[in-house]
Amino acid sequence: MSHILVTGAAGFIGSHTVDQLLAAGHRVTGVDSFRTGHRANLANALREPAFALLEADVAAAGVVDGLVAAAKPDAVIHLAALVSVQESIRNPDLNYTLNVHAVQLVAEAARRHGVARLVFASSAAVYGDTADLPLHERSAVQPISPYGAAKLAAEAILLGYARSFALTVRCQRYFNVFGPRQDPASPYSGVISIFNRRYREGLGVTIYGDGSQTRDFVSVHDVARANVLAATRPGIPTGVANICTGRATSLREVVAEFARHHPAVPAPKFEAARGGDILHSRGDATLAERELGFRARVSVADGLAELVRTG
Ligand code: UD2
Repeated sequence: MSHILVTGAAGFIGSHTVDQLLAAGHRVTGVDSFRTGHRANLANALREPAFALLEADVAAAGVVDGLVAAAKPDAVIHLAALVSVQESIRNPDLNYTLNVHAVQLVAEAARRHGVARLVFASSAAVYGDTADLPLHERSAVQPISPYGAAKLAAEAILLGYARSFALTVRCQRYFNVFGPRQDPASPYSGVISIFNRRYREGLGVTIYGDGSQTRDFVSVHDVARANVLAATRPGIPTGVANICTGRATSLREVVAEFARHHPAVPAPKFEAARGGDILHSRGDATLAERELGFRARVSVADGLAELVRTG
């Protein structure tokens, strides 16, 4: 049994990570500012005696240092972040504070208090719109948003720490994560969360472009498992790895699945492709398998069926 500190614990990925850590018998301290996280995501976890939840902003001076000093965790899973690419464009200063500065604070707290391992929520956004598919960890990194740039800067900071101090770092480049608890509130939320809400409400969806665009959609259950492995599996090296399925699914295939579950909902409308959209994205999944023993298990069809069932 380990004691894991999870930042961003009440978020979409954070809350599933907490649930899986608890299910595996670990003790978990969660922290969240509730800027975008929701306490309701932790409804199950909060019933567990092995879980403690604190409300705090890890980007504020002294917060993470105090938390790590008090909790003395075996590992930190740092998921607290500004999570929207659009918000990073609207508010690049906040993006810097939450996605770069806070990472420095977490790394420094880990170093000062002898934490052995740090897991970081990176993103496929570090690759930008390179056409070199599947995206490999050695592919060019050319972020096209403040969000992607911040994730890349944060990776560099953490790898510098790992090289210099007794700290193992795992940077997890998540692809298009989907599943229960993803917030569909903005038009720029993950497409599957938007489509799920629309179908549930009996409304048709809008496809931007012809629907042939593809993404590597990875279930949040798989992502959470990858986080648990990165934080707790013995003997893994420092490194950066894609967290993806290695498979491409088109938007038309996604819509066909939803339509199968909701036969009465009107057919989708098609509108012009969004400016800045990329056509295809797919990761190479082999490095995470080699270094973490992680392989995605949930198919898009099964993941969507679960979403339809549970909301
Ligand atoms: C990610 C970012 C997005 C932007 C983009 C840049 C997320 C959730 N999105 O988008 O903010 O920075 O990378 O490459 O991190 N779509 C529809 N109908 C809808 C909503 C979306 O057709 O109602 C399309 C969308 O135009 C895109 C595809 O679905 O072609 C996937 O959209 P997404 O925002 O879920 O993911 P992605 O990787 O395009």
